[in-house]
Amino acid sequence: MGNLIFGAFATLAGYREGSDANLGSDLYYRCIVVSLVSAARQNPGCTTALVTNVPVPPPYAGQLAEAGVETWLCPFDRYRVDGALEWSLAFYKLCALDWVLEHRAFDRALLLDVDTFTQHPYTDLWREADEAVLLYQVPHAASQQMTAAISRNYDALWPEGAPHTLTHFGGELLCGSKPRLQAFAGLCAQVFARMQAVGLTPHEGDEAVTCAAAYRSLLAGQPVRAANAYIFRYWLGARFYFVSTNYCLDPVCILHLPGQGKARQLAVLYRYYTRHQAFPPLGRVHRLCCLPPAHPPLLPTLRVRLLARLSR
Ligand SMILES: [Mn+2]
Repeated sequence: MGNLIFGAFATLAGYREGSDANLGSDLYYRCIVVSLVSAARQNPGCTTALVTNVPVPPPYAGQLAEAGVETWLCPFDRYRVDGALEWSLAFYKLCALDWVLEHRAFDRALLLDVDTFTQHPYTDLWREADEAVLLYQVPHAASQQMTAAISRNYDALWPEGAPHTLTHFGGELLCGSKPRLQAFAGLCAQVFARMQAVGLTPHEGDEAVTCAAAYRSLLAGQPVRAANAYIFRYWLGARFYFVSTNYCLDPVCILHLPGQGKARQLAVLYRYYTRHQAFPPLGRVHRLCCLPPAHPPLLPTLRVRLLARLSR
């Protein structure tokens, strides 16, 4: 059997991904190639696959196949919400998770966002996958807008005990052993069924389902852990530049580059890969991502040392 790494990608007329009704499939397919080929290269013993509802067009299909990434067709027939809802396409991840659990044999699996770059093997992640379901814990305080909305959604589903305060887990990574993922997928189905029963249409995408499932999993004594030692969400925008030196110190194995990263960093990495059949050295990847140097700035540091001496 062994370990499975998979990404999920759906296209469906009228459905959307975030604020963009249609970002253009080429942009997504370039990200898919970078994400899954970099994951496959760093984890040669694992099965790596794209789960999708449409055949992959050229040249991307050939690029995935050459790198040993499989393509599995799975219809978007579960977790369908109103297409006009933000993140209506993101719910396909949960549909793909059900599909691999029902149709593929594996010991452990990792569902990964396709706007990522893998820089190191997942060895330690698989080790933890036997102990708990792993999700990326978004560093949002309880009152952060989206986090608060996720808690309010849960209140609408399970009014007894409201108000609840849930932990915000992101949708970029879901990892666990097969039995743990089966239990977790069962909780997701339960949450989604209740959403439909009460007519709740969440604006927070699949995270509304996974956060509620994670909360119920913990209530049931089934552990959920933060995957933050393995993945980090680097926001590289001019107005929201949220980064860390954990790309090289206690390094994460997966760089998540959402937002403009898809059209910028991941597009550049794709072009480099198609020209060289390899990704650039990590130093170049980090510079491309505009990550800060992993040492404190010299002059401010000297100034603080001087101030400390004068304060004695
Ligand atoms: Mn993402």
